[in-house]
Amino acid sequence: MNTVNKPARNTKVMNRFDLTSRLVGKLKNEEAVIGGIGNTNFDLWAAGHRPQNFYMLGSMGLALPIALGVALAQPNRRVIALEGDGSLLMQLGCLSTIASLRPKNLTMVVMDNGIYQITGAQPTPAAAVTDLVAVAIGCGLANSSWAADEQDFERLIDQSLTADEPTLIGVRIDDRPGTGSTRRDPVQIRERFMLGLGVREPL
Ligand SMILES: Cc1ncc(C[n+]2csc(CCOP(=O)(O)OP(=O)(O)O)c2C)c(N)n1
Repeated sequence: MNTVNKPARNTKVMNRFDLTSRLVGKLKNEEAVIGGIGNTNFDLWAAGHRPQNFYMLGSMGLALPIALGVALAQPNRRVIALEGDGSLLMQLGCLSTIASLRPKNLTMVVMDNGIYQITGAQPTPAAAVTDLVAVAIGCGLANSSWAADEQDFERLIDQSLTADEPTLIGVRIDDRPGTGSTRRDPVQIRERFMLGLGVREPL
């Protein structure tokens, strides 16, 4: 008998690159976008590099904490974090921190394929037992929901860009690998991002 309870998610399985492209297509106000390790930042790069994009290398679970810092430092800028389910699971405590600090300019997108894809597609707990949107709500992020399909995703993104509380959007995605590949140069990534946010003078 299968005793594993599937989280209740009446959602379409979508594609990370397609959703990231839809998101990037909506950005008109120099919004900051923080891509998590691996596929999320590969697809962010491929969807269209912008000076306000930051690409996390090497460490899982830092897209939301970095985005939180940017959102607090620049409250007039909208900030979007893109993170995989496996990475978020490694850093769940950040959800409570974000709920406590409540930056209204922060949107979080959880790309849930139920696997640690880039290291060989091992299943994550989000595949079978853990509902990350329910976890976020439990942490105090009331404005959290699964996107039912691409149109619903776009609607939730639009709402988040004028919301007065942090927004978390869960999306179920397929197992297609990331589309592009970011150059592994952390110093260049940091400097480019700081220039893009207007906090560094050009050399
Ligand atoms: C602390 C730590 N453990 C393991 C790894 C190896 N690792 C890099 S990416 C990754 C999987 C990321 O999974 P997820 O965030 O779900 O993204 P996906 O690959 O599915 O797009 C793992 C296990 C790491 N970088 N850091």
